[in-house]
Amino acid sequence: DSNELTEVLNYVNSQQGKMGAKGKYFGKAKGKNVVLVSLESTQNFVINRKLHGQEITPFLNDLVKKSFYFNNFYHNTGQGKTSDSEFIIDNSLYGLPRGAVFTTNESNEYNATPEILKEHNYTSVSFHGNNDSFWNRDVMYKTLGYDYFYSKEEYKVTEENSVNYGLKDIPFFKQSMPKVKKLEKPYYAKFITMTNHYPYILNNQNMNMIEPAHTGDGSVDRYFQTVRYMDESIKKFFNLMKQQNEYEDTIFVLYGDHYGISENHKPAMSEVLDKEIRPFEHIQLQKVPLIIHVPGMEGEKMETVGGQIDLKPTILNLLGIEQKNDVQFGTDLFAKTRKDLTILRDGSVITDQYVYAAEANKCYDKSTKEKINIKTCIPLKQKAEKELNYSDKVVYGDLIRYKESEQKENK
Ligand code: GP9
Ligand code: MN
Repeated sequence: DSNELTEVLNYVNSQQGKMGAKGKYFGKAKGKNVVLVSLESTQNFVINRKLHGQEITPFLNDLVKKSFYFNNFYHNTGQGKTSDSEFIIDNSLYGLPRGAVFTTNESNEYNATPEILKEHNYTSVSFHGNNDSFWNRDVMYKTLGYDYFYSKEEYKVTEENSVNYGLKDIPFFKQSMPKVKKLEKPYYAKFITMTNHYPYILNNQNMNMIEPAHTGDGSVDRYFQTVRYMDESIKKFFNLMKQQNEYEDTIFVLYGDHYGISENHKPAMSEVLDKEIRPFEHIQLQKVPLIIHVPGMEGEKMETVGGQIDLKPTILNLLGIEQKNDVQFGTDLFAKTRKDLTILRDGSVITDQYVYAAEANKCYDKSTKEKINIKTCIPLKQKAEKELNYSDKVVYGDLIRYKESEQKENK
């Protein structure tokens, strides 16, 4: 009921420096278009890494130099995979402990970024080369306030230009451009890439821009090739945006949606990274890239520890949109007062000093990478349980509807 909502709001507000914390770039991108690019299964370890002496992500490596590049940024997703990342990013709420909130709670009341932006005359749209009903997107997007959804049906998809779930990334971006041109400005546009998806196949030798790895684990070996292909597609996308004069008035937020290489591939991964994969390294592998590119602003490497949960307040603050009393568990990543901390869906916690690996129930000191007494991590473990539980209460209890009614009464 509404008392439960009050309790959650009290918690969120009590988080020191959290609610309403403003970073130094508040309003820097006021009125600009926002382009989100979901990098399918892209983990942070591929950035600035070489394989056989060759860059895996040459375009992104170049882009990070001209962007805010967060290299301690984590996905917070669970079983809902891509759809969880979308939910978390638009709502600053966590996904669920099991299942996908996109399919189980699609008729809840939310206060998602597209809904908020509507009040500021933004058009919100999602582009994706798979069927519109996958992950229940066609339904959930309406709930979240998206005005348009361009899915497989709106693209020219042939056997030649598709693989796995649908359209390959290069034709995807290319065919999206005429649709972008037609959008009313400003827009909040999400592009969900797909080619770098398990089992990491390209179906065309000509598309192999890098040799596979040679671990003998096919998924891991091919992963580098599909990542390399995705990188190329983003390079082409940026070129098109520039050519079509969409670039200057737009900020770009590129993020990895979730891990690509699961725990079942530890031996191959330990070969690639040249180290043993203990729970500590497993948690580090949950890092995904976050690249915020604002044309005209200089690049900066950000050591801030954060996660997808922080993107909603970060984006809204860049746009100069203040959120008061919103139920959000994240904080503007640029806010000085925010704590360096993120919580993974399994209850793991990462701070600037410690890693709590929930599944293994182990505590690590980040500076030494060594296991330390679990007692040090107990407060982190408890915080994670509390916060995830509050978020779940909001979703299971559809608590935001009480906020809506409260707002209406106040009007
Ligand atoms: C499917 C694409 C991949 O449309 O988003 O979904 P995933 O399996 O990564 O959740
Ligand atoms: Mn995905």
